[in-house]
Amino acid sequence: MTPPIDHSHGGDRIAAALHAHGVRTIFTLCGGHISPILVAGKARGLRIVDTRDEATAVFAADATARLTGTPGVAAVTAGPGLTNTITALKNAQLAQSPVLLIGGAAPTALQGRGALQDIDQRPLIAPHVKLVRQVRRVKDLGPAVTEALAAARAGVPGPVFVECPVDLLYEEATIRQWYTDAAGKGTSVPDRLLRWYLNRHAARLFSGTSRPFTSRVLDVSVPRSGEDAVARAAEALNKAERPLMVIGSQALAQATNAPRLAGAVTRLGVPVYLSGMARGLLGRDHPLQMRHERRKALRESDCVVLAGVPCDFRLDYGKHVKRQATLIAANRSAKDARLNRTPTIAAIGDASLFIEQLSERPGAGKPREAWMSALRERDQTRETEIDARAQGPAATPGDHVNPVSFFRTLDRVAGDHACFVADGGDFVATASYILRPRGPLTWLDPGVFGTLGVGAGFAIGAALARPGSEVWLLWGDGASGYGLAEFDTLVRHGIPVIAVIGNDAGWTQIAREQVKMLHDDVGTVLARTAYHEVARGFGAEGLEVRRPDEVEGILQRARTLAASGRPVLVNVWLDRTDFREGSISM
Ligand SMILES: Cc1ncc(C[n+]2csc(CCOP(=O)(O)OP(=O)(O)O)c2C)c(N)n1
Ligand SMILES: [Mg+2]
Repeated sequence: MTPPIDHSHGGDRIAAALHAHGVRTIFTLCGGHISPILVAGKARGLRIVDTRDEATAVFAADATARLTGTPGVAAVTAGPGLTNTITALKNAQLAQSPVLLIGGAAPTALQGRGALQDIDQRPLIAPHVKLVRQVRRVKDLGPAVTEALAAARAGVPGPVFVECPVDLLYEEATIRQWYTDAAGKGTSVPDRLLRWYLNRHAARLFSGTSRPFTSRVLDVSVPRSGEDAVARAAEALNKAERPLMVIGSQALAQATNAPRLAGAVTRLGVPVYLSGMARGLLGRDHPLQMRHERRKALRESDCVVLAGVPCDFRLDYGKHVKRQATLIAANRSAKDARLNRTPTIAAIGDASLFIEQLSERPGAGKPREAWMSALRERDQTRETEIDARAQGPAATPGDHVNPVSFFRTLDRVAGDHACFVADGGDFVATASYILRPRGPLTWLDPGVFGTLGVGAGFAIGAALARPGSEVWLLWGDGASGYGLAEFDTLVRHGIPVIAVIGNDAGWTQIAREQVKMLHDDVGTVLARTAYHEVARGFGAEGLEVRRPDEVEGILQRARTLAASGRPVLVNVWLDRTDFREGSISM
């Protein structure tokens, strides 16, 4: 059921602007306020992915943006549709992800008069986005989308919001008729005044729409740090004996630049830790990449480059880097570059361009054998310790699955085109320690907001952004509760995600410390729920693993099923382990 393109209404102006920007998917949950956007989007060949929660739609848009570099788009209805997105929007803001949220709104003439789902939306959304555009005339719809998409990508990327009242979205004759009917046929002076007012209002809404909307794409330049900062950083790196680089999510803001960034890191020859969206940048095994004992390495380094990484709690507010070390911070945000610690050299601009520039300077690639081999040796020692954990007896022996050995197996079994999505507590923290992402942008986690519940939306977004890849959704049993109903979306849209639930019957990351410190597990206990049966109820494949010897076979079966186009949920009964002992979530 695809109606022809109807150029006459505002919904199509939005669809046209999106299409011109390379947007190919709108994530949504329907509502009367936004129907014309969805219908027009479909008519223009955009894929409309309808989810079961508006938060999922925004999480999916966020994942699309992160993996493609093109803003992800979600359209939600007025009022509760919009308020449901706030956590996901905040998550995108803190992850600096360019998401366009299009929100419906009550008709312009009825706002503030008790219309259905009419609330003052702007103050709710404004703190979480870079730009709010409240559109009041049809002719402004396309330009508002254009402007918002540019703002989302510019400087420090982030979410933006365009509010579209419903009377701007339908064709003019329908709306004029609607206003005529609303005005009634009364002959009293107030009745006639109301008619005059609404007539004038409608004329204003549609003024300037006789010319068709032609969409254009605004140029957004990538911010480049000054030559001086590059020169000073290159000189400091050349002098350093124990240089170290940490590359974080923001360095992948230009997703399509990832291969060039990987090449530049290799040319630079500086040992590197990858965090957030940068994980996987250098593939599974790269001689420069270190995985373990980052804190020790940072303490020992005499020159640290933080590329797209602020000194927040993850670097102990900057205390991980020695005071005497030269600290080079490359960041699109001047505030993030100086957060908690004034760097010796602040390179304000895109971190990936900065690394490329550094790698082209004379002296790049200087060998530092002793430093490299010390780091490598430590990395290897830790890997050996983890292997011992995977085989017990360090893990509490039990009948079920040891998470460490589970992820060792998954790392072996997952294909070369695997993409991992992490949503949960201890289960996914263990995963991040052990799994080796296969390539650039094959690891997705919520980011600094630490939001549980991103998983289903991220997995949907990832699967659509990367057709043909094998998307593994790594889900804590607690976290899975936010998104299980999206198995319905996966089935209806034929999106073959493999969700693996680490079923430890609890919110373990919280329980661990709560019990130790407060001697009570209240609020942290779940059941060994049959999540795989829930997935079957939605029409997906559900598999269960209770014993260690079943893991490999079932994971292989899950891959085969997903390869045939079926979404799969694997419910894995975990044993308790002390692997995450001592890590606190505050
Ligand atoms: C939206 C949200 N609510 C609550 C938390 C606090 N929190 C952090 S980890 C965690 C436990 C996660 O449990 P589960 O997903 O089962 O993973 P596990 O630690 O058991 O492996 C909770 C509740 C959070 N980060 N986000
Ligand atoms: Mg759990």
